[in-house]
Amino acid sequence: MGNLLTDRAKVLPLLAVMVVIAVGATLIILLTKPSSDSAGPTGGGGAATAQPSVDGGAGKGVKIAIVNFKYKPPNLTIKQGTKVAWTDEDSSNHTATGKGFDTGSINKGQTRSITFKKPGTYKYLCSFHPFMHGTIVVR
Ligand SMILES: [Cu+2]
Repeated sequence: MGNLLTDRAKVLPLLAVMVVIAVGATLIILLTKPSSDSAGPTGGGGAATAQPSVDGGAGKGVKIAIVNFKYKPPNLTIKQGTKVAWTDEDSSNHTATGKGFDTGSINKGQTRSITFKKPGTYKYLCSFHPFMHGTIVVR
């Protein structure tokens, strides 16, 4: 007698827990299915843009210093995909501005980078001091 009662007392809560788990699992499956359908492959990475892109960070690539109103070195040949970083080590603000790219104002002590993705000859100047010239050849 006593055993039967205690067995029921043990089994019923267990059954209840199992039902809750089963219902919960079903709900989770139903709820997550639509989102897993929509999460298809999306190409990934994306094609490289043709235009050079500006970014402010320093990274892998080559460096050009701006000293005494001159780009050092003024002429540079790089492989396509190389990041060129201009660092203003001068007393004045400068830019490196060419066809299809522009670092914007580089203040004293700052570095601005352009990644050159397309081969070509990129002549540039400083938009504040147009007598400052440089050339990047991208191969
Ligand atoms: Cu300048």
